[in-house]
Amino acid sequence: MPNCLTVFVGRRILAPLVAGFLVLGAQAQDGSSLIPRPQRMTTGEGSFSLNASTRIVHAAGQPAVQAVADHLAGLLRPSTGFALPTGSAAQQSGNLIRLEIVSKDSSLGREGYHLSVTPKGVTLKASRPAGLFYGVQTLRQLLPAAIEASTTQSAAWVIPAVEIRDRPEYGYRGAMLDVARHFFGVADVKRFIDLIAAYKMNILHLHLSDDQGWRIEIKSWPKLTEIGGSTQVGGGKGGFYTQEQYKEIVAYAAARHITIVPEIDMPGHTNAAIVSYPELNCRDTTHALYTGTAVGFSTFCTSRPGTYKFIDDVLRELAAITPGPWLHIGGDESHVTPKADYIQFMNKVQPMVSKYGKQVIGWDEIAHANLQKNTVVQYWADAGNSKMAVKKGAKVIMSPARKAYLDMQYDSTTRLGLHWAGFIEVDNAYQWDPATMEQGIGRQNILGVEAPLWTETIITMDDIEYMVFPRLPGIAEIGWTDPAQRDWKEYRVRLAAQAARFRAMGIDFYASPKVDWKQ
Ligand code: IFG
Repeated sequence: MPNCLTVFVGRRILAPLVAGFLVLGAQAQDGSSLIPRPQRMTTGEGSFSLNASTRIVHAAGQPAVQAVADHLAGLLRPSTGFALPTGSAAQQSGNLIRLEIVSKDSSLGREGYHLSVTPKGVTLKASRPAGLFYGVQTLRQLLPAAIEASTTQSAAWVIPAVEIRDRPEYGYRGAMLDVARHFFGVADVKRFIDLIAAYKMNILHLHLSDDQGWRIEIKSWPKLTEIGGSTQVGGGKGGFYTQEQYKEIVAYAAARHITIVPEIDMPGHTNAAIVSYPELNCRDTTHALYTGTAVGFSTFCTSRPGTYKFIDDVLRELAAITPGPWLHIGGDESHVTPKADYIQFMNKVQPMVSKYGKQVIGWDEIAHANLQKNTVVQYWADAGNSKMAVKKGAKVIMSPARKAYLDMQYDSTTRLGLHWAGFIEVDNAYQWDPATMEQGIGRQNILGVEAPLWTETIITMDDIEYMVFPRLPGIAEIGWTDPAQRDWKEYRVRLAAQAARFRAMGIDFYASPKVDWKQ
């Protein structure tokens, strides 16, 4: 198939324009640099060109499909300058991108899609709107990188003819943002959502409370944010989300088919709550706000009934503004909670989450408690805990610190991050298989993967982008792509081709020496 470069030059466009066009990093698009790698792709003859008459059409009376059409138009309009009207497919002819729900095609599952691009048009089919959304992320990457620009570009908006049938390996593909150590406002969280959605992730876990900060308004306990939200690591002013702002984040995520998983970490990592309400610790001593980075020194008083009243109020209010199925109750590093008390605490708190219609996620230490039947364990450091959880019938989310912790330095020279779990270069972050990295967990017990970004050393959105890119696309591929189709030597070439997209999206990524980045 002649790639768009041949087609482009074949039209004898002026050399400077071609040169200019190439400098824009719009290297020939042939679908070979897609991340996550699709399950099945064949290239066709020719290509499809977006132009001023292109319309995005779908069947009438499908608001969720209309929303995907509007999302696609929103992605393409700024850089092309085309109107790209969306609407029901009354007229069947013209330069069309067609979105279709084909509920009978069960081979695609809940998130799969079938994308067909020919010179005559683009057709994207899925059994559910989420599949259409993920097909749109693929379509986006089949266009030149300049499509990601926020201002109008002069380019040939050519999509190579391809047939792609694709569906994810895992249903839980996520990232975590720690907004407790350093607070990040709504705009930064929305940006983070945009970035993970582009790589087909469907979970954002928000670490909302810790020793250094409480970040979500709880109306029945206002001092949690008045006091507990007033600072952060390093002593800055901290911050918090009002419930209205949290709902705004939830809605923004949902429009990108991302579920928010809120975490209230307990019984450890609770200094901010205890400073706000001293009765939450056994000695009633007033603690000071903490702006350091130590862990494991705080605990709720697990013997006091008032502690459970507090937790019940918090979980009730959080569940009421969280449409997703999970509430994360933390459970990590409770080093000053006696083990028997910890177990009793977790045995009391899990039913509260269920009472409000939600399922529990906890860090892997929670495996020591009696796990409720749908409690999920998040593996981060102790494989033994995760195996214990599996033996108790729990499912596991794989977040191995030595592979998936995005706050780990790339190497000893990285200006941000920690290295207690080791240095994690971009190849190391890619070369692991959740199903086989620890014996005794088993593919059938794994819900999926999640890459946490802890923010002890992360202060700005640029810092976030520097640590998250280029490792996050690899984690997204581990969550999406068949492991038999994954190989570092092949992947690193696709990753290199993403650089032009990172630049067009304004991502301040770390140009790892492990990759021959394309200009
Ligand atoms: N472990 C702590 C985090 C954070 C992290 C930094 C977990 C579950 C080290 N707990 O990871 O709070 O401090 O890398």
